[in-house]
Amino acid sequence: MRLCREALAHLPSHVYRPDYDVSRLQPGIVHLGCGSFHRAHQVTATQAAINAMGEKGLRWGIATTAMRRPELVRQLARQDNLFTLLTREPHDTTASVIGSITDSLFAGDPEANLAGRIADPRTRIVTLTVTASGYYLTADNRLDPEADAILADLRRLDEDQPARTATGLLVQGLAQVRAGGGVPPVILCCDNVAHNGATLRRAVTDFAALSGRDALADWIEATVQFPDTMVDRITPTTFADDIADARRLLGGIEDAVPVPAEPWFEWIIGEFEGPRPDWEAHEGTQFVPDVAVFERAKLQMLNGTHMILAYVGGLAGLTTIAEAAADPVLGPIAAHFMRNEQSAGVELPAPRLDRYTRNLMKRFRNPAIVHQVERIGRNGSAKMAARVIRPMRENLLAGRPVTGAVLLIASWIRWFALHEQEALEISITDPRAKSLRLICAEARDDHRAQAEAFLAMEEVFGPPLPRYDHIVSEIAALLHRFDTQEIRQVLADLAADI
Ligand code: CS2
Repeated sequence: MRLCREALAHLPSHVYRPDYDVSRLQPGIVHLGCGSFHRAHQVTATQAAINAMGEKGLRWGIATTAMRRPELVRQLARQDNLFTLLTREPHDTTASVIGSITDSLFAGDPEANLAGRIADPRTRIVTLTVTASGYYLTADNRLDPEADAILADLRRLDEDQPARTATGLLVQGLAQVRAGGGVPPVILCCDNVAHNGATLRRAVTDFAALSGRDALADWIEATVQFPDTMVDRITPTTFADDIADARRLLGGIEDAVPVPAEPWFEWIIGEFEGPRPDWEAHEGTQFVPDVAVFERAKLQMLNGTHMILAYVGGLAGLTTIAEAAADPVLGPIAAHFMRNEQSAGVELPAPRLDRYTRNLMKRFRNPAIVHQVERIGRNGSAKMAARVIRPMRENLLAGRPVTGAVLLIASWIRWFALHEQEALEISITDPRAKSLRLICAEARDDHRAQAEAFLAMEEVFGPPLPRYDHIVSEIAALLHRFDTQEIRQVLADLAADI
């Protein structure tokens, strides 16, 4: 039997599930960017909220949207929008059936009518997980007016066609709210972007202004709430093992799209006005006046360290974050980088930073989470500024070491250089892959030219770093060593130095 509403009655008793009648749910939330993380995070917390709220919770169903690929939402629709969350502890997995989605949509279907859904008075909240690269931002966190996807969407707006980027869709939806004199929904960005709410607000108002709608831009600025959030749950891709485990745990009921995730869950949300689900019913959710410190700690210490593990791990032939974090040489380099470099500007007491570091390294080592370095390594050019360069810049200004950041950047460049020589086993996905590969093709064996050309990309690295020449030389020296020595030797030397 396939997972569907009818199957709910046949689930083994130990499986957590919706306490409510899923057929009575109404969509109160529109989501852009339906993927694994969204399902393991917001969709799961929303089910906990609806379970806790009884009858009043039924207005908080989620109309969720895939932005680029329809397969997942088509499959969810075949399963009455139900799926299984597999919570993976190192030696134990539990299954929960999640049923807080009311509609599974694809942004490429004109009948999805996303602008109309955003403007529907029932929609009180729009959430987003389109990844950092889905906002088309430059290193200073502004909308990139030259990005192809943004240019294409500006043309769509001109022609009254449905937009395809999140920013374009928000502009179209909010334009309809304004035209109808309605109350706009709260826009809740749930991506790992610095000051994600404020950044999204600026991207949306910039987009509105670029499309010639200045009055709309002013209205959005004055009336629409874009709270900042910090989101955290490590959620890898679904593999065949996950499908098999779901079948076993659901007593033979078949789910084609289960989501594996770690037990850890955090969602810190800037307080906002208006109705909302009781998300605090899910442990790990908090509403706070200011998200900044949580967000910085998470982006730099978790996401930034993920990057060093991915890029260096990939060069050392390791395939998952768990392997990289457990590696006797790379693990300590990463932990040192996290605690000593990536905590720059994170205003928390030292014992808390120590604890946070220990806990993160333990989460990274969870062997039940198969998080490929290839995936974490994706879209580095969109992640670099907020996760790595910001603390690196502060460390340089303060005269503190930046050994880890230099290693991270050199390893990232090395991915492109090896790819250019067809010597990388990992595939590279990056919005700027073409120009980055071109740099490597042009610089060939000239490591300094390579390092210089990368660092000069202000849209990735921002304005020149303090001690620019020195940093370029250090990166070039590492690139040279990568070419001439065993990576293990390079790492062992670095580990001995820190
Ligand atoms: C990762 C994140 O892909 C990445 O960039 O660092 O997806 C990370 O796993 C999550 O933010 C954890 O909350």
